[in-house]
Amino acid sequence: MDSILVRPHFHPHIALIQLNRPKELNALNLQLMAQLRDALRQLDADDAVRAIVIAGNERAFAAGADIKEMANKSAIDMFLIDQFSTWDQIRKTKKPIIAAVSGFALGGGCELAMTCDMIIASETAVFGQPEIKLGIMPGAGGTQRLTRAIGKVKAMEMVLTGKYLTAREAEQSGLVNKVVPVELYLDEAIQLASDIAAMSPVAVRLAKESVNLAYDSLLNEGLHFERKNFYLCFASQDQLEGMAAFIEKRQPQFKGK
Ligand code: CO8
Repeated sequence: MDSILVRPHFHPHIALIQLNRPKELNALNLQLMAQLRDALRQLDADDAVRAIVIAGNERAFAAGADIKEMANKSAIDMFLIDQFSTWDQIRKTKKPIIAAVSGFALGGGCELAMTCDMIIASETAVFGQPEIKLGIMPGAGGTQRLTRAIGKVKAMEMVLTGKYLTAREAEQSGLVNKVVPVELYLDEAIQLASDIAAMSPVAVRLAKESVNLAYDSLLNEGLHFERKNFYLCFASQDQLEGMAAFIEKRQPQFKGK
């Protein structure tokens, strides 16, 4: 069975990837992550797709890495499996990715949501890094991304105790963009993706790259990079179209060139 379901044209310009191991609460085994990497690579190359939504189901976005798959691995096994090269490739996706989170987003599931560019949560969502309870620690960016998202003291508490954040707490802490009733979380994520898809794909790509650099580097380097990409926007037809449309008081027609 496929560990993910991919609908490249779920909505105009929007692709939907659904994690599909419901019995295991979408535990992220190696097969699922490899399929996710391959799907994102394909969607990134599909000109009809401008934004991507990754969802689980109502009960779980993902309850973490697959504990059963990892339980008997040695440090050298884990090193040789090198699963994080898959995560690195996912991180290189150029199109914006929105996580639509309902239910559990734990361990690698929380890390996968944070690897996405934005998070829409249902009121039932819970976020946590409970690895400490398994005698391990987060490995797919949790210590870094959670700290940056919610600040040191709260991240420290979550990572060292395994305590969860409710959806509302996650929203107040700046981890998620918006919390909506459970029946609306996917629609809300699609709406956010559609808002982005209405913009110039060139400018969106350059802007995503620039925001990510702020995350990855010192401010001076980030500002320098942002400025270069800002200038590069002015090499696109979409910039001309976008500004002309504003001046002419009409909707822009962006072509991605
Ligand atoms: N791995 C494997 N199987 C899982 C996982 C998991 N992470 N989570 C749930 N399952 C399975 C259960 O074993 C159970 O299977 P079965 O029916 O065969 O017994 C089924 O899913 C349903 O789960 P529960 O019966 O436990 O459901 P509950 O509603 O009682 O509890 C919980 C839900 C609280 C989410 C509970 O399942 C739980 O605590 N799960 C584990 C959460 C966790 O510790 N996550 C962190 C894992 S470690 C990790 O993510 C490391 C990340 C760094 C590397 C990233 C690489 C991908």
